[in-house]
Amino acid sequence: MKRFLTVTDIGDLKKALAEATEVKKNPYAWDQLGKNKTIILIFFNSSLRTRLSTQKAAMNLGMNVIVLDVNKDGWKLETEFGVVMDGDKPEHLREAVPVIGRYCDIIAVRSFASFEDKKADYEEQILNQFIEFAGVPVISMESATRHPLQAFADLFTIEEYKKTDKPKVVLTWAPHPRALPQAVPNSFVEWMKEGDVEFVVTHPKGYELAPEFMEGVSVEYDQKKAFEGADFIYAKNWASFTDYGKILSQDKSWTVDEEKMAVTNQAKFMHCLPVRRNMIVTDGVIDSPDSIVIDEAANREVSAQVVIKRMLESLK
Ligand code: AN0
Ligand code: CP
Repeated sequence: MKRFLTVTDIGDLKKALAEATEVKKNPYAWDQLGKNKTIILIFFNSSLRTRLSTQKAAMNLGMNVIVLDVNKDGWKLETEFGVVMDGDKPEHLREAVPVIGRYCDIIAVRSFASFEDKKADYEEQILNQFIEFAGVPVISMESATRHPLQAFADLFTIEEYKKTDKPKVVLTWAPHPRALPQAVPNSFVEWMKEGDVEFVVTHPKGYELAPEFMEGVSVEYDQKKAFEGADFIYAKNWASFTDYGKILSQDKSWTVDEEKMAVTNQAKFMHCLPVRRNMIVTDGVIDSPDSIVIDEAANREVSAQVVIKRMLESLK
């Protein structure tokens, strides 16, 4: 495996989920695979789960791990092509990425959508420079348009908790005070489409996700109707795609609460975290026994380990 960005990069999903089960059961079974191999985790944005779970996964495989916070360490990096570099960024990705590739066997990178340039974001201008110039395999730890390690962990969590062969999974938009990327919902949609689930997305008008993700996916604008009979409620805020990066609503009637959960099939509550309590979800719901957000976060170590393991196997 040379890159991990989309659901197609993982190949056969059933095989990947079976491998996740194996890795979860016996995380140290491959602790020699990464001996004398180095992974670098590069962050342009903050993280708790991704940083810790990816480092832990790499350590389970016996790897050396370097973490680089671009905003604190190293030089500020220019990402645009053809610019006169007379500003505050002394180094271009075009040199930095291949240099890093000489020191490391795998590069993992987190670089969120800028919300300044829709085209550049959706063309994955930054992640693609890593893929093109690294010379080693590249893992997305959330890029402008996708968060595949999250979606893989989410699908695996649903597999673990489902009580029927084809559970009903609902992705619901929920209010938030800041403009958040579409990466998490985009990837969730992408992976749910390939999973064995009945899938519905609900959001206020104006929050339609990019058509390239939503083709063939059902949208129900009435949130309560969407929740009826659901087995999993996956909440997430995102900023508008059409009115790119804008907050169109902070309507608290979209907050996931006990009353809405009552019309579900005693659904499990999921969120990728970090979550704003009593904006996205009420305390009552996230603190209830049906909330599986902590197990979901724990599975980030599993999804990262499957991906890194496959990359190490392809290095050999
Ligand atoms: C980020 C987002 O919504 O994409 C990361 C989530 C994993 N969330 C925030 O910035 C709060
Ligand atoms: N869910 C997730 O990716 O969390 P972090 O932003 O803390 O890494």
